[in-house]
Amino acid sequence: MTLAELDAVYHQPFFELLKQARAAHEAHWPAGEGEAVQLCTLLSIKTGGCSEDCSYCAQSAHYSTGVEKETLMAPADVLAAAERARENGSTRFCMGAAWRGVQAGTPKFAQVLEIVRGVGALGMEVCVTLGQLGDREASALKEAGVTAYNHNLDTSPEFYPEIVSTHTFQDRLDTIGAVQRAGMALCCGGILGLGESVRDRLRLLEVLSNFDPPPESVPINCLMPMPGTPLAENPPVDALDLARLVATTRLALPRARVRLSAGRTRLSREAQALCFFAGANSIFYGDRLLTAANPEASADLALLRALDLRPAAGVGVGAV
Ligand code: SAM
Ligand code: DTB
Ligand code: SF4
Repeated sequence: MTLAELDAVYHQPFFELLKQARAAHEAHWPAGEGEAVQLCTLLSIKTGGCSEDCSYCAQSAHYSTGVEKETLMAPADVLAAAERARENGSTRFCMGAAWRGVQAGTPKFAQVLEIVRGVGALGMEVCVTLGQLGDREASALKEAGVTAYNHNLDTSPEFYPEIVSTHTFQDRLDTIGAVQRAGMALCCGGILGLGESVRDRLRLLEVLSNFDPPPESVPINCLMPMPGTPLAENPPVDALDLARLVATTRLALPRARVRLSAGRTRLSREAQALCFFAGANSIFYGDRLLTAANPEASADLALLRALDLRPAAGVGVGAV
């Protein structure tokens, strides 16, 4: 969709927008799929000390956030966490590393490949987010069993330089190109609450909806204001603005998993219900994101039950 089209969709009367998004959701997620919410569990396999200066991020070495720098986790510890996530009903395991990027041929990349093979053997969808990569790294990850690579564009190309100075929007697009050439599914979304305009949010959707193929999943994060980062005092995202953006995302990317991502601890149950109605059909599940808090698993299961939604079944996993 073009920016003009997205603008027209987004600025319709709220209930008209929600009605259209709901219709798109029902048309593209038929036969019971429409009530299924994919549960993904996150694990930070390498925390803190990142060379990049993303101004929202607690893991950047540029800010004093209290997040300690750690080394890459041992494969056995990651597998234990993935097994726990599977037992709790997650069908997708997403591992994040606070790196600028990875390089084939290094010991740490070999260790990541070993971790990926192990998690894949558990029958879960494997998602990784390791920063920048090229064609060699992308092919090796695909071959090791990665289902999806997460690399967010976060905001519009115009606003991106206000948020990050150590890499460019074009660097992000280059990595996304390598991911798609290797045949991995692309998980790519953004953050609301950085100080961006509605136009920036819609420009992000314009870029995402013009990828070929379109992203398999689109995480929509609301800024978790992390103490010590430049954005620590930013005001919270308005829940109705969030619902409007989720609805617009559903219309722009009808078959994407739209993931209600960071920031749910600051959303009411009712606000989350509105977002599910507007087309969100995935959440991060488990009481921790990478370094920030997430709702308790039991509260999320209770919320899904209250809304007559259910956890989605995954590859080789017998969820309901
Ligand atoms: N280093 C890798 C990268 O930047 O691609 C992967 C990890 S990074 C933490 C993944 C994504 O998490 C970011 O692109 C951003 O969208 C999101 N994120 C990070 N910190 C956040 C925060 N404080 N609030 C909301 N989302 C955040
Ligand atoms: C995404 O879009 N959100 C997740 C995942 N992809 C890697 C990360 C959210 C991080 C929130 C802040 C933190 O935990 O430090
Ligand atoms: Fe590093 Fe990723 Fe955080 Fe940016 S978002 S500082 S690249 S971990």
